[in-house]
This record gives sequence, structure tokens and C-alpha cells, in this order.
Amino acid sequence: MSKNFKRTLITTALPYANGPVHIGHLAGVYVPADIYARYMRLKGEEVVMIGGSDEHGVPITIKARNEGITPQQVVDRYHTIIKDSFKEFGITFDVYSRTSSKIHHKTASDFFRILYDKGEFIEKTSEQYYDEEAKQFLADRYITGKCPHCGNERAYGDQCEACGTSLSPLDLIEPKSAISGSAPVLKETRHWYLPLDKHEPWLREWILENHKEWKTNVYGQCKSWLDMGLQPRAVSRDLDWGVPVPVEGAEGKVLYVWFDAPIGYISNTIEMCEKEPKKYGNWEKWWKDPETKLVHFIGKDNIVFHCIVFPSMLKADGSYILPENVPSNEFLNLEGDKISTSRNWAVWLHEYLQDFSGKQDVLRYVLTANAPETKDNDFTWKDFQARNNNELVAIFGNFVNRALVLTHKYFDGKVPDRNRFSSYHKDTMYEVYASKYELEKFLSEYRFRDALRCVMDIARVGNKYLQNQAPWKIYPHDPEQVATDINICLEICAILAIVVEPFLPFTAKKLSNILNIETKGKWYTFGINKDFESSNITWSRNIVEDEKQLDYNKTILHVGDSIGIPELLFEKIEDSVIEAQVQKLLDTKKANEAAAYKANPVKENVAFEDFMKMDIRVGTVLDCQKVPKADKLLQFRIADGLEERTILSGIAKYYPNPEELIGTQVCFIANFEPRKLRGIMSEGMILSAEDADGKLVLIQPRMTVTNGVEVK
Ligand code: B3M
Ligand code: ZN
Repeated sequence: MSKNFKRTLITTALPYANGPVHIGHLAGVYVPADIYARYMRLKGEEVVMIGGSDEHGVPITIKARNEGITPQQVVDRYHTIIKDSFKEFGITFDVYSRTSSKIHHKTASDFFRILYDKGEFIEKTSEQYYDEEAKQFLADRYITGKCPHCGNERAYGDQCEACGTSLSPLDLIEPKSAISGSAPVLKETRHWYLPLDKHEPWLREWILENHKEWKTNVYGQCKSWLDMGLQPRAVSRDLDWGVPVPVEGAEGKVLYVWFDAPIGYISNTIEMCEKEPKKYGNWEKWWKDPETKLVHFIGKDNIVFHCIVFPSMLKADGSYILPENVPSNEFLNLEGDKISTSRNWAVWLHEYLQDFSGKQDVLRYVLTANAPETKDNDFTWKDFQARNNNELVAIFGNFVNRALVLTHKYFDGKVPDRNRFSSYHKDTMYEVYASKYELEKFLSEYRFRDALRCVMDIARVGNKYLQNQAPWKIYPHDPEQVATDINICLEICAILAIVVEPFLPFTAKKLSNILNIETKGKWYTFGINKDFESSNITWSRNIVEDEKQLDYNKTILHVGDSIGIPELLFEKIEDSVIEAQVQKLLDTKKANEAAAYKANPVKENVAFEDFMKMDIRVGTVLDCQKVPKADKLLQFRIADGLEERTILSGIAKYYPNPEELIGTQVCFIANFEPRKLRGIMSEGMILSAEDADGKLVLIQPRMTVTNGVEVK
């Protein structure tokens, strides 16, 4: 079913410019898209990758209101941060623009107008909440109230975040405007709708019949939407931030953000082509020529918009192509929890760049090796460290470094001759070429983690080969054998420099500089030749290779080529570095818990005499140790001003070094009925405060007082 296309247009979801970007963005959309784009460029294909910031929508206006600045100031700030982060990570957009641009406003406006003139919308009047004090209609997010399902008082008009139910503003009990705090009233308003129900028949055929090859998560979501039956969707909103609806009598109305944002892909293509017409040609060839392959890289919450809504818009216009594939990823979690901007539960790219300067490829590697391609996945710092130390350093880096060092040690930094090339060497190279072939197949199926595994397989072949051949042992008696071995190793290094480029571009650059080779457009300079690849024959490791298709003498490096001074490609990441990152997250968790903590209502009043019945005193800890076989209990020996007493307390978990408490003072209830625990008589109760996270903290006087004094 795979068609032959002339060129590829890659789009990447436009991130909202209401906050910086984090590892979830990178793993879900931008790294896979960049791998794909770089791969196509290596093959010498005509390809562009389009990106940009999504600068409209209610979250941006809310942020602006909260901070007392304009929406334009919000998007100016984050557009820059986002753009810089992507650049630092080597994401190679041909254009990265923004939806507040003039070109976009015009393109989106014209797009709407064409559909409007063709009668592709329906107009409907409905009742919506209106804030009479602020004199404006309220977007769903601007209305809060009580959730009818769980009673949460702070549910939003589109969703209750306590129980997760999606809501409509009319579901809320006692709705309130988030702008003025007043109770909103229902008022009639007119909007334009895209009748998705009208598009349903062709969508069904196009997706369910003709695109069975789409990833199962994408196909499955589309199918369930289609099976539920599509409804007309409003494409305008009563709001003052966005692209104005270009129709008379539509004052105060803008295009719905999900109507204008995907048009941003088109606007940004136009901007790119206008800036560099020689390089990119006319924008219409990218969007209107059926020989262009359109691929949308997105996250799973954007599937319906890219597979159903945007295609319906394109079809309603009639002059555009439709996406050939929509490779969407699932979500990446962080240390077991959903990544969340509002809870600051994320690894922000701009912070990573500060803490791990020069290690962009390590993150690209980990996010690809652990990509949430088929299910949600978890990012942990331990895994990050392990993959760096055990894979990048121990396999890839180690192999390349040994090969380069040996070249300098034995052959004066020059590629040696391979006079002893035999069937054993052929088998080794065959393994390498087979991995490259597999890698290519995975890339064409958007299976990036499998593809990366193939790259590492090539490094593994090299490592194993070097280990088996042990040139350092052979050299003294058979230097010619070693020459052939090093020749093979260097060739594998050169192949690695090329095949790793889409994944780890900074490493590829370093390595190709050392080897003095160019990687650009070099995909077909080794291994199976291009015609064979496109001939669609399955090539497996078991077939007897055809010498015409696989030329072992077609090498990237040549005898006598100079090899530069080796430098380490990766370095070990120490435990302390990882611990600091884990601590940062623990601090965030603690701050979130404290922020969410609601103190219990105060208990019933007690009379003074009742309080005086309690005998609370201060004493000094003479001894403190764990109670054997009771993991919660600490046994205290306390000087209480009269004699000494033993008290047990269930705080062992929070004081792992109990001996450190010796000499400090604690508060205890002296007349608490003695009781036996684990065979030990406990005479009193030591006082602790229970923190929001359940942790118990001893109450201790700030200054030393006399043992046995009372607490009043
Ligand atoms: N800004 C939503 C998101 O960042 C939205 C994507 C638009 S793609 C046209 O998830
Ligand atoms: Zn609820």
C-alpha cells in the first residue's frame, strides 16, 4: 500500500505558548519528528519540518489575567523560551513561527472565509453564560462551580479536576464567573459550526478502510469517535484574543483556537516559502500536490483534531491534500506521576540545559529508547543514569574510543589496509548491514525506539568484534591481522556516525569530525544499494546475499585516510548528580502537598480544668534506639527531672539515626496511662507533629529548659 511520494511535509504539534516545554513534549512529538526529518535528509529526499507556537486559546488569556499582563506579553515570553529550547536540542525546524503573526491571521481568516462562502458552515444560536459585570461571554474555563458528580467546589466549566469527569458549563451547580466572581446569566449568542456529521461517510472510508496501517492507538481512537457518531462543532468563540471571525456582524468573536491552530501549519509553510523561495519553492506544492506526503507528529490528546476535524476542514476547502499518516505517541510520565505544568511536575528543557550542559544527546537517547510509542511510559532519573552509563558510555562510546585510540597507537592515525579480509570479516559486516536494513524498515514505520536499538546493535557488533579479535594481544606477532581488524572497526565507526545522526546529532557531528567524513546525504553510500531497497523485497539476515546488491568493497573510509585525535563521546553520570535531580522532585512534591494541605476543622472547645488534667513535660533523651523486630518503634530513655522513664514512640521511620537524638529535649505526656508494647512498658507519650505528607516530626523546645518542667 505504500505509495511513492515526491516530497515529505512534516508538521509538529504547535505547543501552547503559556509555559515552557518539558521532556513530555520532546519525547511525544519533537524528537521523533526530528529523527524522521533528519533521516529523510540523510537519504537526500525533499523534506521540510514545520513548527511554531500556538498563541491563542483561553489558557493564555487566563495566564495573562492572573499575572496582570497582556496575552501578547505572555506569548512573547514563552515563544522565545520554547523556540530556544528546541534549537538547543537540535530540533531542525525549517520554520518555527507563531500564530499571532500577520501571515497566520490572514491565512486563517481567508481559510474561514472560503468555507463560509461555500456554505460549509451552519449557523446556530444557543444560550451561553454571560458575565454582566465584566460584560462578556464566559469560556468554559472561566466558569467555576460545584461538580454534580463529586461535590468538588472548584470544578471548571469543561472538567472537574477532582474526579476527572468532563462537564459542560450548564452541569455546574451554583456557577460563578472566574472574572468578576458574580453569578453568570444565560444569554443567546450566535456561532458557526463545522458539520462533522456531513463528513462522516468519507472519513469512515478514508481512515477505517484506507489507513489500517496507522498506529493502533490512533486508528482505535478514530474508530471510537466515528462509531459514536460525529456532531457539528463550533468553530468560533466569544473572546477578544484570537483571529477575528471575518464576517460582518461578528464583532467580539474569534475563531476557535482548534480551528486556527492547525491552519498555522499552512501559514508557517507560506512564511517559510516567502522567505526562501529558491530553497523551498511555492507553498502550494507542499499542501496541494498529491505527490506530497503529509505527516502530522502529535501527542495522543490531539488525535481527534488531526484525524477528524482538520481533515474535514481541508476537505471542505477541496484544494488540499490529506495526511498520509498521523504518528501519535502516548504520554510520558515522570517518576510514576503524570507530568503537570500547574503542579510543576516536569523536567523543563531550559532547566535540563543548565544542569546537563552539552548532554542534549543523552536526553534525546533516553527519550527515544524509552519512548511512549505504544503505551504511556515512565521517565526516571535512575533509568536516565543507567542508560547513559551502561549503554552510551559502555557500548557506543567504549567501542568508538578503543577503535580510535588503537588507530593512533598502531597506525599513526591512518586507516590501515585490510589485506586479510576474509569470510569472518564479511560476516561481521553483514551483521552491520543487516542492522542498518532493519533500522530503515523501522524508521519507515515510525518505530523509533526499535530503530534506535538497531543503531546500538551496530555498536554492539563492533564491541564484540574488538573483544574477540583482541588486537592488543595479536599486534606483537601479527600486525597485518590487526590492520584488517582496525580497518573494519573504523568502517563500523563511520557507519555509526551516519546512522546515529538522526538520533544523536551532536554525537554524530563530533564523530564525523574526528573521522573527517561528511554525513549529509550519505545514507546510501554503504550497505545495500538504493535500488534494492526500493524494490520491496524482504531482506532478512538469513538470505544468501547477492553480491550485486551488497558490495563489501564499497566503504566510507579509505586506506590512508587520516583520523583525528580521539575525544570521549559520552561521560559517566555520577550518583550525586542523579540524587540532586531526585531531591529537586521530592522538594516539588513536598511543596505541592503543603499547598494542597487543608487543616482539619478545630475540635470542640475544652475547659481549662480539662486541659490542666494533662501533664505535659520536657525531658532530655538519655538513650534512643530501635526496638528489635518492630520497624516502627523507637525506645527512648528520658531524664524527666524526677528519675528516668522509658517511652516508646512510632517514629522510627523518620529518624533513621536515632542515636542523634541523644542529648536533645522532647515533650511528653507524663500521666499517660502506662502500657506494654512488644513486652516493654511505655510510660508516657512523646509529642510529634504530623506533616501534610504523614511524616512525624518531634516537638522540641528551641532553648534548653530544666528537665521535668511543665508545658502550659
Ligand atoms: N496547542 C495543544 C497541545 O499543545 C495544541 C496543539 C495544536 S496543534 C495544531 O497539546
Ligand atoms: Zn467531580
